[in-house]
Amino acid sequence: MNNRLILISLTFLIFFIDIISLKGINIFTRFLFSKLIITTWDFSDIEFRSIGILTKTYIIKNLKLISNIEKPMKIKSNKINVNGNFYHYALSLGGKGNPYNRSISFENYNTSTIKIIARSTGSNRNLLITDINKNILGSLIFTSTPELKILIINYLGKIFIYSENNNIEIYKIELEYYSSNNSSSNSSKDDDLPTEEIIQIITSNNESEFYEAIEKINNNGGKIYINTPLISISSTSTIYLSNTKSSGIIGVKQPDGTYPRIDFKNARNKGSSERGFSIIGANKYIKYLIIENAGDNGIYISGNKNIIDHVITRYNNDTGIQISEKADSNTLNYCYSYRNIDIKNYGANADGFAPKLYASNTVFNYCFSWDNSDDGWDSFDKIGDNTSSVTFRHSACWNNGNTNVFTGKYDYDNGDPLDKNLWTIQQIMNSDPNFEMNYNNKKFNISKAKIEGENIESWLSKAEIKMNGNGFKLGSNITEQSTNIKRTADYCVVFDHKANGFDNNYSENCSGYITNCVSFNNNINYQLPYYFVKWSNNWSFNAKKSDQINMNQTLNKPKNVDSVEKNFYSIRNKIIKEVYSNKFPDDINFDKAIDFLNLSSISISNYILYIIFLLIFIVLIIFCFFKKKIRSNFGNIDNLKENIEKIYE
Ligand SMILES: [Ca+2]
Ligand SMILES: [Ca+2]
Ligand SMILES: [Ca+2]
Repeated sequence: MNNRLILISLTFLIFFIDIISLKGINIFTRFLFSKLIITTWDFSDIEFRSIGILTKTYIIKNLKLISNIEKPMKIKSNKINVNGNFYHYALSLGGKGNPYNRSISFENYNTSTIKIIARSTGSNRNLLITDINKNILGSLIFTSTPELKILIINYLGKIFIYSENNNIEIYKIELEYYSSNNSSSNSSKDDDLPTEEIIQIITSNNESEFYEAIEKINNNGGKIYINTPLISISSTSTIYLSNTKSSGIIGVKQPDGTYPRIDFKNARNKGSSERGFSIIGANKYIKYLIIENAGDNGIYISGNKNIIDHVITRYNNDTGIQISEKADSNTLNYCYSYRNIDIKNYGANADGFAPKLYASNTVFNYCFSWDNSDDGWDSFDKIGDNTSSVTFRHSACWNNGNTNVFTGKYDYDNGDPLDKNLWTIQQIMNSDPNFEMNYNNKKFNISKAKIEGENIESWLSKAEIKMNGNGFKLGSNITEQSTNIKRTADYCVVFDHKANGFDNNYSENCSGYITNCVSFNNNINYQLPYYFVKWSNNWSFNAKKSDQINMNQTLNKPKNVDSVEKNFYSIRNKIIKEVYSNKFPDDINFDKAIDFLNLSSISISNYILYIIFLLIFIVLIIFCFFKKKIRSNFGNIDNLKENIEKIYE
């Protein structure tokens, strides 16, 4: 009897934890599990102290000690005591440094805490922490008494530490940062490679220098930094990144906070219909760059294990970033793709992102797609293709496939300035010299305009049909109808599409892993008759037509639809504002807004339910213990009775 009660209690407990963990608690724990990473470089360690004088550059435990024979640094024996701890060796910088000499360097991951034990060998001296361009990220003053000093640095990329003027001795450096528990920590994977050499730093708008640098990394690997606001490309040939050596291109943040643009407009105006970049190799990366006006895709990937990180693709003449032709295991982090249109096809093909026509294991983290002529994302397959696993995390898309974007009507209605970066607008302005003036005088008139030499009415009527306008288009009827084909979306948002938010496009019976997603203001929010392995906390509201999902899936609807919508739009506006000013809106995303929805969905009736379960559980436990006690007491009484009976016998 007792065992059975305990069993019942445990069942209640498990059930109770289960319903709580479904909602609410898991949202809190998500914040708790980011891991603190600590890296320590102590110059008393044998690896360092065995070097002695540094007449060349060394990389030890991912710390780069940058030195040469003319201006060497040295590891010097000197015993000091800081806060009760003894240190026996120091890196003696030897004098004034810079990112190329008498400095140390390591990869910094967003927000980190740097602790340095050091001292000046003379008067008070400044230790600088900078990026590759000597932009100062922080500085610490050291006196002749050795001290521990702490600094918080907010920078993603290589940082350099060196003395502003004379010698400083560094005894120990500690780097602390939180790696997030989700896959966004992938974003700096390749930076872990310590052997990566800087092949070239481009500091001016010099196309041929850029092409030469690309050739070098294609031959030997290594990285190119672009530290200039703009490189204009007029060559009509695609820039290929080939071979399997680790190599890549990294844009450097400019003093005004913007990132470099690679602009293919001159090539396109010469009639080029070539892609901007084509990654046919493996282990490549493109980071912190804006890629615009290419005659076809901004970036095309057919290789494996490449990383596109912090990249904006816009105004290209086809999909911003396309991944095809048996591409495998490519990852995109913090990519923003907008206003791409394939003008000759009436916008039929240009999506924000397209892992389509055979692309396996593509992962998108914090990627955003809007105002593209066709779809936000597209995983379309033709005969023979098989786009297997596609994963979207923390990504969002809105307003794709809207013809009004490309005539200027959309911006006009929103009270925004004319977007003269759009090729369609440039053509409208050429065909009607008064168009811009009218626009600025609050008169929208395109009746005289032409696109691709065609009367605008005629062009638009075709475009209206050709532009599909789906958010996440997850396949086609050719996509293999198998549970091996996976579509994962977690913390994704999709809104304002004339077609569907999540659209399986007839790719029935793939495996769906759809969690924490929000779809609103689309024609159909969820057109997803999939086999669902995972389905929870998904939201749907304000669609024109009802959702089409499997019978046993449920969708939530917020009570205060208007304020929820307003919140999502204000986040959208913040992302757009940053990206339009050539910056990366790193911390702006929909995560908190989704968490808020999920938390709010724990209704009062659910709370009451939890409390009832908890009370039943407690009562059962108490009952179990007391029952045992009562029983043993009754046992004693029985004995007593027996004894008394014995006496009277
Ligand atoms: Ca194309
Ligand atoms: Ca299409
Ligand atoms: Ca498409």
